[in-house]
Amino acid sequence: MKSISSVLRGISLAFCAVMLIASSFFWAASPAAAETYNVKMGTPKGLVFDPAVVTIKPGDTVQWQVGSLPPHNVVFDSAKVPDGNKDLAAKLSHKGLEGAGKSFEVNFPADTPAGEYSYYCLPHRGAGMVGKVIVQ
Ligand SMILES: [Cu+2]
Repeated sequence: MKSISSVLRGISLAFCAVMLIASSFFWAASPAAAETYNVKMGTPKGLVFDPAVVTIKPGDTVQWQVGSLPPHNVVFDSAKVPDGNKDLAAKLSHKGLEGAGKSFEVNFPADTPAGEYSYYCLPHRGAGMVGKVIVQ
């Protein structure tokens, strides 16, 4: 005859097995999770994007956050995106100037072509405030 504790142990083992199977199914069913990358606009180092280069995958999002010396914006250079795609460059750009404490996010859709996307901050382009997003 089984004792209560061995029955309970059996139940908890079964429960663990079910959870393990359920969680592995969840991980197998969900595609690679999209990520968000953070870039500071203006730092104590000056008029720079930090990090100046981010490497992402299609579907990921880049969040630009105003740091020092605002205002800033992000303009993708149509001459420096894959195939000189002006429409895509315009779509990814955030031309509105943002002040202290502001941030904005730009999603790179799942069908974004791989390659290098160079951008600049319009008011500070001459000061060398440029950055790059590499889509893998
Ligand atoms: Cu700027």
